[in-house]
Amino acid sequence: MARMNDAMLLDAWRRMLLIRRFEEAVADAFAQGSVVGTAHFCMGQEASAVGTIDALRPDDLVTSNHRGHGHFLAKGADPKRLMAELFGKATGYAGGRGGSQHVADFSLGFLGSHGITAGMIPVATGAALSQKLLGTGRVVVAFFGDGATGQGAFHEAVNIGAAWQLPIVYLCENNLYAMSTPVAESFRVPEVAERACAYGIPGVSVDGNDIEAVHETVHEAVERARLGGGPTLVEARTYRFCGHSKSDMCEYRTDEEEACWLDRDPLIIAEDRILEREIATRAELDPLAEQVSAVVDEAARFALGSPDPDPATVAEGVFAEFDVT
Ligand SMILES: Cc1ncc(C[n+]2csc(CCOP(=O)(O)OP(=O)(O)O)c2C)c(N)n1
Ligand SMILES: [Mg+2]
Repeated sequence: MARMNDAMLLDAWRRMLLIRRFEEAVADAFAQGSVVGTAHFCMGQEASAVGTIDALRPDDLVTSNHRGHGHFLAKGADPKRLMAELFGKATGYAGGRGGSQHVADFSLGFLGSHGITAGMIPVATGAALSQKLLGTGRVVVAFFGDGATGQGAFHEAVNIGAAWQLPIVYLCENNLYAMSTPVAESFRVPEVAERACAYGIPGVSVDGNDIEAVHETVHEAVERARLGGGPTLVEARTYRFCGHSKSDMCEYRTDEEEACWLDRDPLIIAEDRILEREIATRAELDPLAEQVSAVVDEAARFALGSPDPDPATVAEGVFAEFDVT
């Protein structure tokens, strides 16, 4: 088992905080009208993003879903360019065309987030096939939610990944709901990891709010994949602190349930361990937190000050021919 050392835990806490502060700034920008449309916040799920990506090599590959800000920032996204994309600006990762759900940076090994539920799981599986055929030694992680496991694409991709023993980790962030539908009402087998036996691969369930537990579990799965042992289905049990998207008031959840999970905030869990183990003192953490806030403020300023996309470029990057006459 590979444990996070002190420096890794401290850095992971800092990057989880960056994700949290980034999304809080996006929420403010929505409130001020600087951002329109919608976004799906991952606040509460930061440990599964950072813990997973810290178990990878920098050249390993990742695919994401509609709740992907944390995955992308954890993989090294520039907060300025991601913020600009959310603001619909020309300096954004997709030139302002993709928005919250459609960003990618191949140079970082981030193959893309996507709005189609389960849509990237087959893409990740194809990328894993490429790595195997090319002998790159790279591993792919596919992030998706519990709801995505009800899609045919999930079943088909995991089955073929298992049959061909591809170097991939299927990482399900089970946050108990797909929009307003509870997992227990969607599946006779609500424990996603248990379904792994149907594909003949290992399935592991882990506390998704515990950064160290996520890291250890995913590290083992990544090493298995890298050594030719095939895929693992990892279920990170977690909770989103916000609604499904901007318009969701969470009326289907109880106050007790929300309070219970707020007590298990992944940032607080990590921070308590850092303080208990004397990795850093409160007086040392505070300036780090201020630095994170400064990075996010700078990203928001950059986004606000960036130009809108030039209307003359509207057809660029569009792969379908269209006739506007
Ligand atoms: C193919 C498809 N069907 C339905 C939707 C609408 N939709 C968007 S997110 C979502 C729920 C996804 O739930 P889950 O996979 O658990 O991820 P979470 O939102 O909980 O992170 C649905 C049904 C969609 N985007 N794509
Ligand atoms: Mg879900």
